[in-house]
Amino acid sequence: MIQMSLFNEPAPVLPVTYYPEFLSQEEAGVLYQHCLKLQWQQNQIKMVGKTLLVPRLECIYGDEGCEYLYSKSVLLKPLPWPEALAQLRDRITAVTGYSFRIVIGNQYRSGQDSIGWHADNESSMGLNPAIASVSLGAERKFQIKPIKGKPTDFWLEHGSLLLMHPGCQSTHLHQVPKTKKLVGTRINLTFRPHVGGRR
Ligand SMILES: O=C(O)CCC(=O)C(=O)O
Repeated sequence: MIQMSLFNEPAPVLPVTYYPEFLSQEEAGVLYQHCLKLQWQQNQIKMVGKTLLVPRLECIYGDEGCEYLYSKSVLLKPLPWPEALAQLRDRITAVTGYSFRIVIGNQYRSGQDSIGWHADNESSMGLNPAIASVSLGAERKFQIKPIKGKPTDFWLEHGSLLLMHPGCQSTHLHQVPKTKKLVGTRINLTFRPHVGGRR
């Protein structure tokens, strides 16, 4: 049976899989507290001739030398894997079958922190990367859309995993928009492959 949405349009088939209870509430709570103590920093990005603060905090951990440059402007240099993140990485690999060499953290301190429409298509991840995204803390709206299509909304819950399948970054864009609602801190961890660095 084809799933129908409002106005009898077929629901879009998206290149993602959502696992709402990937972590138990207790595991997610412990991990959230741990992640608050990671090495967060607010980076600067150059856009249309201006230097702006990235509207969220970021951190990166991973294999030695797996540096990550995005928007041709922000260079993230990984610190060694903390045990808790290495264990989470291996658990995601066991469930999805995909391997990861870096994790990039985003911390959204309030509804004013955000990430705009983009695709994660940096060449350092190789062709058609699978990206696994774990959410902790406050729920925020995550939107995904075909490059020229309408967005679908997900509410990414505490302890959930959203897997963006290979190919997703070539056909779709995603974002976490700002909100005027009062929302608490949210931490997002995106586990990614990398073709460089030391093996
Ligand atoms: O916070 C999220 O759920 C999305 C993060 C994201 O889009 C990214 O790191 O590229």
